[in-house]
Amino acid sequence: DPMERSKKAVAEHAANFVKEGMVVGLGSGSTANWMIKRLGERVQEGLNIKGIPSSFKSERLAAECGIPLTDFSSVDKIDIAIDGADEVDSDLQLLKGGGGSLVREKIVDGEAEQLIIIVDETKIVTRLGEFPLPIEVTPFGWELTAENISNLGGKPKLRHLDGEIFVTNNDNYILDCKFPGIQKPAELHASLKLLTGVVETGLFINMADQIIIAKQDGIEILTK
Ligand code: DER
Repeated sequence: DPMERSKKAVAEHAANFVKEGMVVGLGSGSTANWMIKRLGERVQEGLNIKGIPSSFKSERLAAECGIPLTDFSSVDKIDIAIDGADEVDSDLQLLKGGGGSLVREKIVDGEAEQLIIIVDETKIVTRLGEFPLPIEVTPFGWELTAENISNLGGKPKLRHLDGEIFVTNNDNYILDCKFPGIQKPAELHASLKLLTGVVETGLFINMADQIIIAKQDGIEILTK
């Protein structure tokens, strides 16, 4: 299907930026999965890298693909991280978390010297917020956190999966919060982070270095 083809194209393009000996932050989501598979092929061809996965799902896929894995107890820097996004605005600000891995993604992506975001063109928006903002919260008192988020203008909905409350890799909950239109993502993120029950938000501010976009007629690269 054309959407998968375009995700695969940008993912493979980004995977080719990875160089011998690098520590690579492995993003999460369907686009990142293509990147992981391509990196696995390159490892089979002899590339020496170590991967730090940003979710259990990415960890499992990377292991299946034969990518050697490491963690923060063994490395103190990440050369490059490659990850997807749900929305990207013209200032390269990101809205992420659709896949529920936003906390580990933000830790891995934030540690990387270079963060490359891989998206199909449907993710490019003029203003963040069409997609409900995922916010990871502690299960304890989540109802109070939801109330506080409402007071900031959001409409929080507790994420469920197959009829059960969705639990993240960090044993937290996710509130998907529709905001009327996020004019100032940095300010909204800062206000949300002050709420005690909020662990992390899906607003990735001033983090992306490059956006690789799959377009009808090829690939476009935006640079900060
Ligand atoms: O959850 C996430 O942040 C993922 O990166 C997600 O936003 C992108 O997933 P996709 O590549 O499957 O659209």
